[in-house]
Amino acid sequence: MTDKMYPPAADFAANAHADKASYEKMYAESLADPDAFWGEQGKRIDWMKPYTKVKNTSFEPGNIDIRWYEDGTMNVAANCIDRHLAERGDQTAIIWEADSPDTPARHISYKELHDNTCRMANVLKDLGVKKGHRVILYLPMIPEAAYAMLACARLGAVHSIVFAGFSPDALANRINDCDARVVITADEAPRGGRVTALKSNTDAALLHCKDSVKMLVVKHTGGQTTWTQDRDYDYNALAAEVSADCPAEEMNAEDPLFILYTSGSTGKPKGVVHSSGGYLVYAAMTHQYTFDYHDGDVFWCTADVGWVTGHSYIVYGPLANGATTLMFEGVPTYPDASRFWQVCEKHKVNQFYTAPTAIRALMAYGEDFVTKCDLSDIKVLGTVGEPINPEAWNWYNDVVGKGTKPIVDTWWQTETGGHLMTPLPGATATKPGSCTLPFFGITPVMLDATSGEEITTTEAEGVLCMRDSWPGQMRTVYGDHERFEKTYFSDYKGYYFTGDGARRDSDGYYWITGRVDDVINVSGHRMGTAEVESALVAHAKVAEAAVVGYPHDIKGQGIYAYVTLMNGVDPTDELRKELEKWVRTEIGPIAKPDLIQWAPGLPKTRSGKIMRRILRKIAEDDFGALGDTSTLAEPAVVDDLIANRMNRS
Ligand code: 6R9
Repeated sequence: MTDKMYPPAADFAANAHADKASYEKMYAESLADPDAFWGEQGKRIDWMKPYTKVKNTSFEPGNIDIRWYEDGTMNVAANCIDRHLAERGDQTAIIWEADSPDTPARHISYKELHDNTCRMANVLKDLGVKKGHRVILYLPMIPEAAYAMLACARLGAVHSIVFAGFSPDALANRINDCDARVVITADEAPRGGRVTALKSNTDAALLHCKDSVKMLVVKHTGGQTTWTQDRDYDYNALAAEVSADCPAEEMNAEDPLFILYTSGSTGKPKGVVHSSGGYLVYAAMTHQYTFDYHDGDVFWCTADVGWVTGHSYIVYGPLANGATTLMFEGVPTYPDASRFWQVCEKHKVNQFYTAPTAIRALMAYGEDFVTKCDLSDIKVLGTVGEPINPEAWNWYNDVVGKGTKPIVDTWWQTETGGHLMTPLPGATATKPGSCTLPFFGITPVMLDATSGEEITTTEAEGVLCMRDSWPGQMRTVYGDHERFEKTYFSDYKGYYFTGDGARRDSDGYYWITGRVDDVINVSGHRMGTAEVESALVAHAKVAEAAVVGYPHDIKGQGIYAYVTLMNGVDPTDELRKELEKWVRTEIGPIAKPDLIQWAPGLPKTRSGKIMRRILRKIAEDDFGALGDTSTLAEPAVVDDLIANRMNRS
């Protein structure tokens, strides 16, 4: 880690929404009087009935209760569309760039966004969708994904997006968990020149769901699909018949806007529930300040709408601010490693926001792919999803930014709704690898992992918690408030526990050291080890499995699986391939183990608990210091695992 500092350029700071002095002043105000601060910030969106209360939150054990603007009413879609129509009806709201560079880009104005969203809403209404109902979106990165999100918001229905890379089983679990009435999908999803058959995946998923679930299918590639009468509906045909007007429901600030399933350390993925009012205020404010967004800027976040980053920084934050947001269907390396930069040049992108894993992958192809493009319109570069190693940061800074563009390393989570710790480009001197300082209203604390005591010295290392709430915080786990409390508020009472470890340096800057729970971060995507394990043991030939992360050059972390086979089953390379394929179908390609080691036995305590600490060390090829192994039931299994480890350097 290097501690070289990169201060904001004076001319940038002079025109930015925040410079160092105003950041410090506003930050102090936000902590001194949250009601006054957020009361003022709440005005950045339009309310149907203004709120009189601002903050009403409790992290108290047994009473976890988070409310913001609780007596105000509003509508998210009206804020992202209707209120812009008078001033910027003809301005482009969404630029859509297809997977293939040969497909012409589309420019959707705010007026067109209004009409298309209303049509989608009217089609959903005709299918019986009402306020409070859940709708699943399983879509490619096409404008219809944004229409569908906003259409649900307009009706007060709660959307839950399932990433198009997830398998039919994963889709079915989510449909069932939230009891969705409708699944919106498309015929096919092209990505990197290949297509995923979304409609047929959805057909497979619905075999495991209630008969009453309906499917609304967007025609995208025109690929062939099979049709089930009275269950499947043709979006394009229906949209042509309905009105392009649909009133926006009056929603309470605390009504849920969406559910997004995310991996945890135990059990099945949790449905993270976000609110309408507080979430939108927070997404809009962070989008404006973190990226120093100004009117007229073209903003590009390369995430998929299937992840929270796509929710907050492709759709809700930018559109609430009346921005032009770019939506890209493809991948960074198709047709070649220049694609990101060609798209930046073509659409004159002003803020570019991507993941360290993409930067690392592109670094490997060399500088020419970047330098041949004109990136002079870029003003701010951002990263999200995982710690960025200084090498990648330096490449991003030197090669992409030519040393002149501020980099914002934004730390946040599905649960937080928006950025919690990030530099502000005109205010914060950056250090490669550090997410620097808290956003307004955010109160990070470092706790001692064992005692749970707050470490009050500036320099500290421990678990990262938040002392107080912010408007974008998740409100509950769908259908399981107890799990919400147990996951986030029970290990360290009185705090929100992030699941991350961190270090605070002598300047008070934060450095995320990674998850302290059994969650691994593969290419910026969260994967619960328990999920991969249960997929593996669901295979008839597998007796037991333990999954850990290990350092991976491109992905950040790779998935390392220790597998114990049923008695008499031969550990062959074919079986290894079969298991990889099995996990892909059970969960999705992102969960495929990178390494599978046959383990005759797993290291367990006498009470039968798998000692993951040891498995992690072996997977990291760092077994010199295994620590205390005296509680192992059978110490000899460790020697076997070391001798046969897969990740030798
Ligand atoms: C937005 C998002 C959250 C986890 C989080 C942390 C890791 C995200 C990071 C980062 C270091 C950053 N993470 N951003 N670690 N620096 N800038 O990624 O949400 O998918 O829920 O993942 O990702 O470990 O706890 P999500």
